[in-house]
Amino acid sequence: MPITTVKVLTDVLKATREEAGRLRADFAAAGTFVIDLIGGPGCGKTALLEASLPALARRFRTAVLVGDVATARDAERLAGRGAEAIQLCTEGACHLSPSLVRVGLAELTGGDRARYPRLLLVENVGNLVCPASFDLGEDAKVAMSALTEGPDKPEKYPALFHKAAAVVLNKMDLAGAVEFDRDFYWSQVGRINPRAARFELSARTAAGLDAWISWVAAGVEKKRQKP
Ligand SMILES: Nc1nc2c(ncn2[C@@H]2O[C@H](COP(=O)(O)OP(=O)(O)O)[C@@H](O)[C@H]2O)c(=O)[nH]1
Ligand SMILES: [Mg+2]
Repeated sequence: MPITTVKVLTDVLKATREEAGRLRADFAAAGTFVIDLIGGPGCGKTALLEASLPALARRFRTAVLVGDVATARDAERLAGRGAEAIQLCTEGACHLSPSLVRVGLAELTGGDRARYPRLLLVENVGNLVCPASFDLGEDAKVAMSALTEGPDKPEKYPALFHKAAAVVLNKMDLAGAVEFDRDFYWSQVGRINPRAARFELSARTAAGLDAWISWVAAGVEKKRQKP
């Protein structure tokens, strides 16, 4: 019966919200700053982490949870950059859930709060829709686009851009080859979420990377100072 279906769905989402709340409390107690990096497949999420990890992991104990439907390729790419990287395979699901993040966290820390990293970077499954709806207990969702996707995505996927604390526009090195209306892109972001921090960068050439790394580092420092 339809009424039964609605009731079950409500209970499932409630359990998910509660798990996200427990994660948030654990991250707060440990002083772990958590980023949920969300963007379409191929926008360069793993490339951004590859480029950022050496500088961040030098400053802070850093770990990465990488979500994909299948394969451990992204975690393999991220290995050897100073941060432990754990692959989370959703086996069909189009987003990471708080319970899967809990599994990754247990693998990283054995449940011991003293072993929590100062910085936890979560690469969500490549998707501009579903990951926006799931709280993972993070401090900041980051919305990522690439020039190759076209400039019209913010207003097509407003929920993600609305929730994002920062918006990253990647593959700026391809600006000469790809017609991309940057003013149009950023004007949409401004309408949806004028307070979001904005970054234009190239994970390939590292142009613009310093500002992004400084923003992440500032988040870690701020979280550490909280009582
Ligand atoms: N030219 C260029 N290519 C990039 C850049 N960032 C990522 N790529 C390439 O885009 C493809 C997808 O990158 P990947 O990091 O796997 O994207 P993900 O699916 O979002 O994790 C790879 O071939 C990368 O080498 C960039 O800034 N410039
Ligand atoms: Mg990836």
